[in-house]
Amino acid sequence: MTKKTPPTRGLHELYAEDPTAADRRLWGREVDPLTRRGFLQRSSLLAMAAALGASIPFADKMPGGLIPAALAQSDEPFTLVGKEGLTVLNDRPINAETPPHLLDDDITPAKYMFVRNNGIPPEAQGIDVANWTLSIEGESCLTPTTFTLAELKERFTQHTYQLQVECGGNGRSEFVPSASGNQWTTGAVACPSFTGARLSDVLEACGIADDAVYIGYYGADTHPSGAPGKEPISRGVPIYKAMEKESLIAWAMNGEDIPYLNGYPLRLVCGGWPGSVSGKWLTRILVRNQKHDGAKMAAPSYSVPRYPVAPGTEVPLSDFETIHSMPVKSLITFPRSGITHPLGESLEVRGHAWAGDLAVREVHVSHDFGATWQPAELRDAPNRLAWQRFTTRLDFPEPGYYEIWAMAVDDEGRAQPMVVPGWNPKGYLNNACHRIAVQVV
Ligand SMILES: Nc1nc2c(c(=O)[nH]1)N[C@H]1C(S)=C(S)[C@@H](COP(=O)(O)O)O[C@H]1N2
Ligand SMILES: [Mo]
Repeated sequence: MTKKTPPTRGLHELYAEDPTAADRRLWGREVDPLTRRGFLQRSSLLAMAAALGASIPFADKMPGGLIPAALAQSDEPFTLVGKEGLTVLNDRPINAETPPHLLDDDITPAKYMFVRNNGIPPEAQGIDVANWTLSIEGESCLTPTTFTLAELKERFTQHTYQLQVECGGNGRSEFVPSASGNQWTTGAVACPSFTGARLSDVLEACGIADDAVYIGYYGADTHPSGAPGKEPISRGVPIYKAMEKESLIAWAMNGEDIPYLNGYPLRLVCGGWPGSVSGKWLTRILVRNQKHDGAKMAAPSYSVPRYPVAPGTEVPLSDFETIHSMPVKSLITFPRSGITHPLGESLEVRGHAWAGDLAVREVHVSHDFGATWQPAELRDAPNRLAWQRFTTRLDFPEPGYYEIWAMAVDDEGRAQPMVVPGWNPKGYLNNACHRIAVQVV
């Protein structure tokens, strides 16, 4: 039996009274009550509360799948804890990206670093820094050891590097047919400065067996399903990447505690590779005598076909390979897309360029859809695996609509494609040129 509902009635009241009618009004169809109840799982509520920095008194009345307005619109009074101006793509788990113009700083401020969660972060209040430990273990670790955070800080030399972290799926939203997963546009990248111990120093202190080939991390976050003992993600890197001097076990970002949503109080950072290898809320590292086999190590996660495939192709899992270094890419961070600019004045254009494990050799900028390009000034990176600043000035011949495109070239001569590159089933590695709109009047 359906009740007649006055149109002025708020959804909250309607839900309390007749959830089915409320669902019909909101979604235009019946919603399986199980789906709605599914939203009320403890894990979701914890994630939501953490995201909003407040509890949700009417959580039991929220429709399943609803993204709270506080998160969907960044000008609302609530934001992600410690974040500002990010666009929320998903609330379960929390995933949020940074608009390009907020990435203009040389060193990404903490509040502008994107958030990519595969699971539910450990409860903020439950993080006991004084008793936080990191265990180094695994079949190729000679002397398995557990360190407290204080011991790590005391025993090992501190190093600071600015490191670019980009999600393997950054740019996924442009693939056709679309790939499932967070629909990142351009904002799942950041380059803050990290301080910590070298992963190599810590591993060496625990003894690395001759047969070591890989490391794998574990963090304190939990699986979205709530299943106990099931990791949301446990990835790693080949031992050669782990032993690079820039690979850090970091306890600070930009000279302060790592933000809660970015892995407080301890995280791994292996710059230049898919962000997924940089484990957050780090508790354990295994030294492996085989490729690590933790959650999301197997294809198709963070993997692409070994050969080019036509869009939409179903690729056998045995034909995938794990992504290592990320491809060359750039982002225009000034001006903001959509500005109006006076004719006769030259326009400063700037941004960053990066190339995974490599350096960027050149950046070119176009204001005529790629017909001509002018070289930008390109700064050296402050250290290996940091992004590089590019700047240039553009003059416009007449009033009208322009697009500014930027194209970086790595030091092995590979350039960014102007269109979306090789489609792949999971939508990784889109390094197409970034473009912004400018209206000249
Ligand atoms: N423990 C843990 N570590 C993690 C993840 C996670 O969900 N849990 N996400 C990974 C992925 S896919 C990315 S892209 C980066 C993102 O780091 P950020 O959220 O600090 O920006 O963290 C990686 N480390
Ligand atoms: Mo990622």
